[in-house]
Parts: sequence; C-alpha cells; structure tokens
Amino acid sequence: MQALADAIDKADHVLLIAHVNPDADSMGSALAMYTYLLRLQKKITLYCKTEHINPALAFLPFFDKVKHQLPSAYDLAMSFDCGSLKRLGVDSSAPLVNIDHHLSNDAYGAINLINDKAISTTQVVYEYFVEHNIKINAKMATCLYAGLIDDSQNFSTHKTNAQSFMMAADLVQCGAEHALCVQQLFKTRSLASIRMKAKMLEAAQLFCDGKVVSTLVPRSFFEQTGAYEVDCEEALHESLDLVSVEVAMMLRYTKEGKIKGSLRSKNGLDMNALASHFGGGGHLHSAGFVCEDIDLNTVEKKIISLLKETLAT
Ligand SMILES: [Mn+2]
Repeated sequence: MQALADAIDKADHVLLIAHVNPDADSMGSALAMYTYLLRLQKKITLYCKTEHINPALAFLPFFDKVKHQLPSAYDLAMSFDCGSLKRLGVDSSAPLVNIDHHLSNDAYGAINLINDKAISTTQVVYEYFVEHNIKINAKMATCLYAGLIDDSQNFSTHKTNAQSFMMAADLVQCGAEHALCVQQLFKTRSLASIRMKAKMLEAAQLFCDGKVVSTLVPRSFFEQTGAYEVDCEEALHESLDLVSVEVAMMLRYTKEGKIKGSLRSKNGLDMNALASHFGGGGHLHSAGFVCEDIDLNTVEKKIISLLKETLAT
C-alpha cells in the first residue's frame, strides 16, 4: 500500500480516529499506528468521540493519549474499524485514510485499506507493517494482539484460520502480552456487567421455532445496573450459543434515544444484508444498525418477519 506510506511520509500532523464506543479492535489498531507514528516523530492526535470509553481497554499502551476534542489543524486523518463514515462521529477536514475489515465498508476514504477477509482491523494494520518492513515493537504487538483476540472472540469465530494463528504467534514473538490481553479482555468484569447480562438473559425471547432469539434492552437496564453499552455484548453472544438458535438479535435504546440493533448469526445467514434494511451493515455473521423515530417492538417485529422469509427459504 504505497499510497498510505507516501501519505504518512508527507504528513506533519496525523489525526487517528477510533469509532464511537470503541472496542479493542478499533482502539488497538489506532494505538498500534500511534506507536508507529511516534517513531517517525510525527505530531499525532488520537481522537474518539466517546468520552466514557470501556475501562477494560485502559491497559492498551498510550490509551491515556486519547482525546475527545479535535485539534484545530491536521493534514492527514485515519479511521480504524469504521465500516461507515457515520461511525467516526466526525467530519475530517483532511484527506482520510480508511483502514477497515467490514464487508459493508463503502470505501469512503481518499485512501482505502480494506480487507473484508481479515479477522480484525488489527490484521489489516499488521499486514501493512509486515509489507513495509516496519519493525513491530512490544507495544504495537500488544495493541494488534488485543484486536485480534477480541474480534475473533478468542479464536472462536468462523473467520479464524491458519493466518490468524500465524499472526498471533508472530505478535507474541514480538512481545505482545498475551496473558495481559486475555486477563483484561476476557477475565475482568464489573458487577454492573454481570447484572446487565442477567437482566438481558432473563428478557430474551425465542421466535421462529427457536431459531431466533431476541433481547430488548430498555434504558432502565442501564440505569439499574450502571453497565456500559459494551457490557451488552456478552449476553448477545451467549444467546447465540443456544442449541436451536441461528440468529441472535439485540435492540437497545442509546443515550440519545435512538435504537441500536445488533445482529449475530451462525450457519452463514447474512446479517450484513439484514442490517442494510435499516441503513446499517457490518460482516456476514455480525452486523448492526442505528435507527430513530420508531420503538423497539416495531423494529423487532420487522426483523422477525424478514427472518421468517429468510429461514423459510
Ligand atoms: Mn473489527
């Protein structure tokens, strides 16, 4: 990707953007790039619109450098793990490099480094580093590894392949802190998150002969538990593990009163296509959307009727 190398070379001040409600993949890929750009002695701002970032990510090197305000000037911007421009939460005033692995990514950047076969955006960044003979130090390795294990749910998703394990081995060799990443991302939880999970599993309902599980999350769940948005993920993933279930969905209200839908599937059912009915997108087995001026039950009904058609064919 010579275009990106040239753009970095020319830039003085680079703005790195993690998506709203960032996960380990978005933050990890942005922080790996941050660490690399420090080496090049560039001026860098790492921006994320979300002010209350999941504290589980605080172990990532240079996490304390994240800013929630844009600098007045910068001459190159890069987005990480943002499938659409909306997810950035910002309009870039400089040429934008779009680094991502979402199937639905519409190449909104001036430069697009997109590989929808990649298991994580950190894989895309890793391959860029390897291709350009950029030495991966221990800090970069930990950031890249965090995105790899988080997006692959510890090497358990369908995208996991030989390459994922080779990348993991190489990163650990480069000094990635495997134990720390596992501890922070999978073995550390708040009481609030466990309470959220309990509420969600209790609220889950089956549809379509048990092939679809749906969980509606009102704002009161957040108020009663003190959980973060990201704390909803675990119950969603667990509900997909139910023996009869092929699709798991979660619909929740955001702080702004919009509806955020999350769709997960097994057996190859296309969630990217389903999410596109609501202006969203993502990956084949994992997608999402945001909509407004409608209530949770109406959205749920619409999705169930779309799924009924899909499951019947
Ligand atoms: Mn990702």
